Amino acid sequence: MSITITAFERSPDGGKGLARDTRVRWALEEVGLPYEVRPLSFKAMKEPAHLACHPFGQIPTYEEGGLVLFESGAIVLHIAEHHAGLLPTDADARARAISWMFASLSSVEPPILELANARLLEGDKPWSRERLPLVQDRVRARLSQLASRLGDADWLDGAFSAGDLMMVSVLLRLKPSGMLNEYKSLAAYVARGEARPAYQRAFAAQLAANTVGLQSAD
Ligand code: GTB
Repeated sequence: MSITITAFERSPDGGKGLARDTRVRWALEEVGLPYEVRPLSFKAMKEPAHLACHPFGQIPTYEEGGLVLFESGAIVLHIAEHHAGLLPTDADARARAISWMFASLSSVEPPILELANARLLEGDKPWSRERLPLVQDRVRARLSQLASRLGDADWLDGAFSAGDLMMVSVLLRLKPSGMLNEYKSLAAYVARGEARPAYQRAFAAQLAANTVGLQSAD
């Protein structure tokens, strides 16, 4: 059954891989599944055809036969549950890997998104200078806890899993802030994720989609 995902027609990050279709592409590449991409403009995302697939009018979505999914975490979990390579076969280890997927989305991503919003959307507000350090400290608190748990291991719980795929994807969003570099072990963890051939292919595919038709200025 062929798979189609949706992505930004032009990502606001210009192809840095920060939009959430990248984690879905990465999961598909890890398990070796081919996929098509339906690029969407911001306008098309809010039209009835897409709202029927995604109640909030966002990307990514995932279509496979009659199945339509939204939410990047649910999509990656679906891929991981149906194809070998992203979840351990041992039931307890599998449950722990899924815990890390949830942890990435519920415990680590929220303060990181708050920081991104504080920097990008609220930087011009009169209270921004006072608030930013508070938001940064919330991110640091989570990063220190995560770094403590990771220790000097390569991955969060044994072999690379969908838990690592999601956690690395979430941490990548911190790159523009430079904050990841305060935690050398986490920066190395993210670099290990980025070095995986499947990530490289996913990144290249989203970059190509975001640069098609663009001409160099020089
Ligand atoms: N919880 C959902 C999920 O995990 O799938 C969140 C989906 C979501 O936020 N989608 C965003 C979207 O469709 C794109 S990824 N936004 C359009 C809209 O809401 O109208 C978020 C994102 C956007 C841009 C950057 N960037 O430019 O760096 C990074 C991440």
